[in-house]
Amino acid sequence: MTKPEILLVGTMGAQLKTDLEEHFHVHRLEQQTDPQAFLAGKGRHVRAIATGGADQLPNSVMDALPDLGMISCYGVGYDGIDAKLAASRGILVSHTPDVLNDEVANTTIALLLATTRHVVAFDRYVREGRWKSEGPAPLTRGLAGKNVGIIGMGRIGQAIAEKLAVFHCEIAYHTRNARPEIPMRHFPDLVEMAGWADILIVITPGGASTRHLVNRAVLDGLGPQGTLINVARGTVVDEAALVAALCEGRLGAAGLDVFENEPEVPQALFAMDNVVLLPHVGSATVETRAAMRKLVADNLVSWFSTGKALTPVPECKHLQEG
Ligand code: A2R
Repeated sequence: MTKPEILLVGTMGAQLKTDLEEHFHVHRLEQQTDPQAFLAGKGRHVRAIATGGADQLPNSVMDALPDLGMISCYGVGYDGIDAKLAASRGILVSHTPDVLNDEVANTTIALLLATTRHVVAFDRYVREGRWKSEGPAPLTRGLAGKNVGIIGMGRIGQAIAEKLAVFHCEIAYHTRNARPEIPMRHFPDLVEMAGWADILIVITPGGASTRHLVNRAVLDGLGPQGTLINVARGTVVDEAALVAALCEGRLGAAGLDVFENEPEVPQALFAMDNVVLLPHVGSATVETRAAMRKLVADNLVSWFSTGKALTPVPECKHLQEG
């Protein structure tokens, strides 16, 4: 039996293609000598796309594939895919929720501790011989008794809150809708939560509805002793306002796994010892990425055999009801 044809679009590692080739005939758009000619010619045979959560899937690619029925996203965030447009065309979009909650929460805790305890700056202090020449490093501040505000209290936000519990912090959250079943203070107003918090952790989806949610007013609320941790999407934080707040000492510290224009990172941050920078590795362990690749493939296999995906995004759930 011939394998169905699918198209890989984006920057995902080679292993995803290898895994998908077990079930499908896989084309990689970026490997075509002339991607436009490929779309115009072989595009009519392509029935599904696999793409990365942090990649932007151009609508022109969707437009060029007349038989496209499914887009399987490698990642829980799918802000790079116009899911509403896809749904309006009857194209089902799936993503990879839950399998990465634990790892993203671990990355968040690692980044939080690295930032508040100056782990990276102190590593440099040792390597540069400054421990010997300048003596003991300065004291840092602990987490116990601190107020931590989590922006976004979904699957990952709750996993972060669970892990934070062992540090004896006071935890509250900001979302658009309060969750009465969650036994934590809910702040409907983000600026108010920023004023209350010593630490803010950002873990909402990206996209238009959260663009620059963390703006100058929020950063100023957090203040010169405050720490911002972003493990969501770079777009959720106004990066220019963040850099200005750090430069001017209006914000204490930042731990960032994501940026507005990846892999570009504002140069001004490189010289700051109160900033820890990661290259978008929230879910990037061997185990978690294997689980995500499996769910990308399982969603596609399920759709090809039953017309339904295992984990459709909310905008597309109605397409497979009934
Ligand atoms: O606002 P709500 O009640 O829909 O709560 C969701 C919250 N959220 C927002 N909070 C404030 N302002 C907004 N404009 C806004 N939009 C969404 O973010 C909910 O509490 C949370 C999202 O939770 P989940 O859908 O369960 O997402 P999950 O799996 O926790 O992943 C979050 C994001 C991904 O989209 C990736 O961008 C990143 O983490 O890795």
